[in-house]
Amino acid sequence: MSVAPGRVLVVVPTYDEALTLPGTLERLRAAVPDADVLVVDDASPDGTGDLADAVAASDPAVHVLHRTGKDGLGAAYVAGFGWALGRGYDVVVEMDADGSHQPEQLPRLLAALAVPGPGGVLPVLVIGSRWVPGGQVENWPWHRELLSRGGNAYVRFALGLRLGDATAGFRAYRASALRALDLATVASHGYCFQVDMAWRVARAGGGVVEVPITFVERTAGRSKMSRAIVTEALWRVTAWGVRRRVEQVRALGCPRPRARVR
Ligand SMILES: Nc1nc2c(ncn2[C@@H]2O[C@H](COP(=O)(O)OP(=O)(O)OP(=O)(O)O)[C@@H](O)[C@H]2O)c(=O)[nH]1
Ligand SMILES: [Mg+2]
Repeated sequence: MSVAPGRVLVVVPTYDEALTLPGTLERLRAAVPDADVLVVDDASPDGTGDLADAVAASDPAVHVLHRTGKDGLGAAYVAGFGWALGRGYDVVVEMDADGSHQPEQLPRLLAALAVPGPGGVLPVLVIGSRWVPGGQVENWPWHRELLSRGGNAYVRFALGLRLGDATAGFRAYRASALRALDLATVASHGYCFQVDMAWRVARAGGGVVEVPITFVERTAGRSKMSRAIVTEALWRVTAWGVRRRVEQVRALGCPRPRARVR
């Protein structure tokens, strides 16, 4: 059964995922056969890009975007979004290659795009969330859960985003919402890219909903999570939060209508 609201492209960024990408692609093609796939590889030294090319050679729904070197998750996604928008896709999905995001749960995310929210308005972004009722993580060390829950609490405090899991990377966007954003100004590299995008969509007035998912810790390959990624998220979210407060104070002194997150 197809639940896809139009043409769907699943963007899968990869860096050294030779152990995980083939299985992920196989599961993805089986779970959502109508969707196309774009692997965005940053010249992985382990040959992930060649593996992706081999799959693409035998499956016309799979495409590969080769980039010249490791430039972060955010830049890879922005390149993938540009590729999708240039080819007229209606929905663009973000999904990790490492098995943490289960392709079998993607139909539920896509279906949620077609469920009207308050006022009968369709959402433009559906986030597969670990931290809403029904969401869960499997085999995650306690310190990762603490970091994720704490990070999301800080995002809610700093930005006023009413989301359980703003850092989640399993999501579906309407292409129209991406087209309305100035993606060229996205400078976020790591986890904060996800926060950055959710915040941009919300500030643009788009509906964001969360669907519970089960996030599974990778069983092969190596995490690219680093201290630098956490630090980047901390300083960027803090800077955005300060700017938000300044804008709120300015708005009090100069009562003009403004877009508000809440
Ligand atoms: N193209 C590209 N992909 C990347 C880059 N960094 C990470 N990725 C991919 O982005 C996805 C998420 O990265 P992970 O290493 O799993 O990091 P994570 O999911 O944030 O952290 P873990 O929870 O520890 O797995 C994976 O498919 C990675 O291969 C990058 O610089 N470029
Ligand atoms: Mg991962």
